[in-house]
Amino acid sequence: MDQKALKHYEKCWFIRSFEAAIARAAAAGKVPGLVHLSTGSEVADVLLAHHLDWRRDKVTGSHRSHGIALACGTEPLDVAKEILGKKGGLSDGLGGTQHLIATSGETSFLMSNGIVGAQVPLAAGAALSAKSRGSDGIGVAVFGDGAANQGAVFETMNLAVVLKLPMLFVMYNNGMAQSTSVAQATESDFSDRARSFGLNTWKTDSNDYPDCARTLHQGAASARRSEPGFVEVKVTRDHGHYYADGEDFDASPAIENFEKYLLTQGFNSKLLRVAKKSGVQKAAAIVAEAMEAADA
Ligand SMILES: Cc1ncc(C[n+]2csc(CCOP(=O)(O)OP(=O)(O)O)c2C)c(N)n1
Ligand SMILES: [Mg+2]
Repeated sequence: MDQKALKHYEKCWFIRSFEAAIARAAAAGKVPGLVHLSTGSEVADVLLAHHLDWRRDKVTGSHRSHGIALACGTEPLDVAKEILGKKGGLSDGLGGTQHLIATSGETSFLMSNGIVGAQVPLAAGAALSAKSRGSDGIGVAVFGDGAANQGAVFETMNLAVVLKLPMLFVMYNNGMAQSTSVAQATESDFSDRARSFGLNTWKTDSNDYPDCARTLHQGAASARRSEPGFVEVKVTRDHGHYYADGEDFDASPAIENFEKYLLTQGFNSKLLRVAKKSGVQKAAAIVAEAMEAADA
């Protein structure tokens, strides 16, 4: 049995439960600003993080980055406190939910940014830094289908190829940019566009755990050879653009498919229940601790 897959399953539920607790905090008026939950990309977040090493790789993310920050190993209590806008958060609560900045700790997460697309050139900076220092690290930008139409993203694709940067572009396609669908906003194929800049390209679906794992591995390996890569990952947006109360956190298509896959790999449902419970309870306890500290 692939024990790391079970760990990934537990981590998916950890992230989802963390987001559910943050949603409860938001509903209680405890979170400054709008909270964009990362529910629906848990499998992608966990698999991307799996291919990275906090000592040398750096990831930048969008306004919707709680999941990738947690998956990359950022201290969850510090993330929760940051989202609540409190002292002890990643940047003592000054950044909040959309500006998670991890300058220390054992995490491959660097930062997130509320300006759509702005995190992409920043990952190129991380890639250039890694290349200049000869660290063998890569810079990874995680962005959405909406951000994919930003000029800064195209400029960065061009620059990454021209400078042969160890960089990976990971586009989470959840079909929507706020209230505009991909069909309304984009005529061409995202991969075709990236390929025209000279990037190696792949497409995968987070509903297919093994395919998603293989594809992200190929993308990261390409970046590490200084052949910039672009991976389009199909994910879902399980909740609204930003959180509004009264929503359900039990079901997620990608996690349900992951669960079915694990059942074909020799894991039984009891093992999965234990892993899920462990992830859910750990996250709930961490956010509760952050809430208590925030109230104090
Ligand atoms: C430069 C800029 N333009 C517009 C916005 C408002 N805005 C915030 S999120 C968002 C949609 C982004 O869609 P996508 O990149 O697909 O990410 P998703 O929300 O689907 O994860 C928009 C338009 C912004 N924050 N920054
Ligand atoms: Mg989107």
